[in-house]
Amino acid sequence: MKEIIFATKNKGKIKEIQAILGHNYIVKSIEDIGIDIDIVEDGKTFEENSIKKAVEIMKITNKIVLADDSGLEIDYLNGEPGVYSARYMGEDTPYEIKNAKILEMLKDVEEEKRGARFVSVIALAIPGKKPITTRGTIEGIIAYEMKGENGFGYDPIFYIPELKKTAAELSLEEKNKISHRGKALSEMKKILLYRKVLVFSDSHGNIDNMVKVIENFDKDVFAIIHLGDYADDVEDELRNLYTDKLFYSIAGNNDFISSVAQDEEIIEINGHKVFLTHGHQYNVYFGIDKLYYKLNELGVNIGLYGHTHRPSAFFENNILILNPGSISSPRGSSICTFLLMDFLDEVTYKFYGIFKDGIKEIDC
Ligand code: ITT
Repeated sequence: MKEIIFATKNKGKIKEIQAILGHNYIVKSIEDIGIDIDIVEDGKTFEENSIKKAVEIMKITNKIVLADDSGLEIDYLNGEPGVYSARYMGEDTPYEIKNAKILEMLKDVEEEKRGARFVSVIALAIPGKKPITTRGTIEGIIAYEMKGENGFGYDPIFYIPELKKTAAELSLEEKNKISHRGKALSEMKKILLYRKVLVFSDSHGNIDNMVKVIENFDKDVFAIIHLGDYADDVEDELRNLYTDKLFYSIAGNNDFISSVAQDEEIIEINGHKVFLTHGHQYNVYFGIDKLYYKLNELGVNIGLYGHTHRPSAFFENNILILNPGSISSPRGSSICTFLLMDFLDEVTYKFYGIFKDGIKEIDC
């Protein structure tokens, strides 16, 4: 099983995180790996603090590191304690005292004004990459009394009206399903696990091949890119078939009446800026110089294009330019082709062809 470092000293958090990532990862706290440093949480937002925690530990370990910054925002206290939740009334003050004080401050406040939410921002730091964050929240109200023995921190005073329970009355499983941290971590899990992207081009109405390929890779793939000629097909049919995938499609030269796709787009996947174009705008039949200059000008390091119906790969000066070929009507061969890209550590890619006896990796 893969090991993942979570930059926290909070044992309550580690318990929750291990339960969520359990089947795929062994979660190690910074204590577990023998690091004893205090990271000063001086950011003004949960995002700033979580990135700081993850990046500092990533720099020491040179490994992938996750971190959470979380807190309780109480409307009546203008969002306090917020990012100061751990230090509120003093870091070492027991939570029975902190919670009792908050109940006292809100003693005569009516229910409508007792709104509050837990917020969690999870940051992922990968050596050499820009950090990524995900955010989750859960809405509730501040209870009139402390209740429950589970959880940690402010859980005994955070009442969830739909469940008629405080967060401290929920089991670990119940809390993880609905909590701020559970939500942010589920999003992060998708990035960690489903980081692969299928790239198609020039389907020209042939949905069957794309369906065959998507079914073949299924859970491994979190996004699908279609580089034009016929963008509408992708939008209409595939989106409805695979609601759990992200779709990006742009228009090709035959998509001039497309109602859905834009001509070109820069998207961001795991910190990488990727330029999507059909390519006819750059006369790619006669070489990719113009496209290469455009990518330089845009400051992106990956360019994906189609149009020629021929798979190709080019890498120079840190710019990667790929063409998946055509998924429906190849030129110069009888094999329909596509690309599978992996956006986690270094960006890697593989070309595949659809053969009579199945889908196989091909050289390009
Ligand atoms: P690390 O920085 O080492 O992760 P910490 O406890 O200092 O641990 P934060 O800076 O993120 O963590 O502060 C979060 C505080 O917000 C936490 O100590 C609790 O007081 C509160 N909090 C966050 N999530 C909570 C939850 O699920 N239940 C109860 N209180 C929570």
